[in-house]
Amino acid sequence: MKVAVVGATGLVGTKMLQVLAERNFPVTELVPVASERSVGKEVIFKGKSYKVVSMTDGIAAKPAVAIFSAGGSTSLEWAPKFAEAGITVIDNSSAWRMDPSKKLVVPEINADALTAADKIIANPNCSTIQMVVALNPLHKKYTIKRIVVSTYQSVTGTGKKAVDQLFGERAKLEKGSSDEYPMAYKYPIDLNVIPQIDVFLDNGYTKEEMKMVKETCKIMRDDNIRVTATTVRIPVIGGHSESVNVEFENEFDLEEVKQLLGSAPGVVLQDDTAAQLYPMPMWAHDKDEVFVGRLRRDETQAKTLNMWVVSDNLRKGAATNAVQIAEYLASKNMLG
Ligand code: A2P
Ligand code: 11C
Repeated sequence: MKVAVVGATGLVGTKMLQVLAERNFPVTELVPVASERSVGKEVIFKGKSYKVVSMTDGIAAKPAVAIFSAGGSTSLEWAPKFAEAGITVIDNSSAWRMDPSKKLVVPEINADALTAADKIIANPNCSTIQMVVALNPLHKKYTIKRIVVSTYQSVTGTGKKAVDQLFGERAKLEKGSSDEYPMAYKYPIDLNVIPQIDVFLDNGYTKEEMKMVKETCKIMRDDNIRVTATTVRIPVIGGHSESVNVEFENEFDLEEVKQLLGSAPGVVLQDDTAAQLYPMPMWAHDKDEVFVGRLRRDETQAKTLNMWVVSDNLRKGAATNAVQIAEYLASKNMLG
């Protein structure tokens, strides 16, 4: 199958190439697409070199599927053009997520909603994906009423510029380096914590926080779930971490919660306080699963659980989830 990766030179695009290769997605020909700046550059896929092409040439190549990670405005402009040419778009930007005519998919949860008629499919935000993968098995059993989540997010969520800022600051501090580095954030990130991800909205929340609120209900197909979020950037690269406090409609048993999570698709339970075992970004880094631990009752409120959820935001939070959507479509003969 001919597969286009739009944004192939970016952090997520590069990870998509890696995940497509690792999972042996049946790519017969890769079509790497990026901005005009990168046309002609080479990317390597499964040991073979491919030249980056423009958006127009990407459409002309007629891939069966195009996985986009090139920003919201690029998707808004170009995804419909790919779709009109009969190419299925799986879009990692926020452009289409809340459009009622588009599906927002985490395959473990709602792939069954997909049909061959879906030509633009939205991939959720990374911090939402890892939370819902961990919560969906519990929602099915106990019905979630309310979620209070605080995130500790990796700089890789911002892109290459932020990784360069973090390491630039560190080199300056540790080696006295005078090399210039870009500022992806308004403030230093090394040795700091920034309680702002994306722009502020009129209600005082950030866009990232409101993505977690709205996307959760859409993916889990339940508008009664109430979510409140505080999203925070920390000087880490391996993945996003989340402290999740979840109140259920029904009583739960902690051992049963552990069993449910231990057998849930895409979830790995790391929960052994005696061994000081709990999820951490350094272990989640470059893994496809969502890691869950620190499971304990909220002793201040009935039917309420505290948990700690970690996942590599470039993997399950972006590239892996998108490739899993493509795998599902391919398995149902919905591509091409
Ligand atoms: P390019 O490398 O040519 O700028 P990241 O999020 O890591 O910064 O990556 C963004 C990706 O999206 C890159 O591959 C980038 O290509 C691509 N991109 C950005 N703007 C456009 C655009 N207008 N058209 C196509 N691709 C774009
Ligand atoms: C971050 N979650 O970590 C953001 C990045 O809507 O896909 C992903 C933004 C998005 O900064």
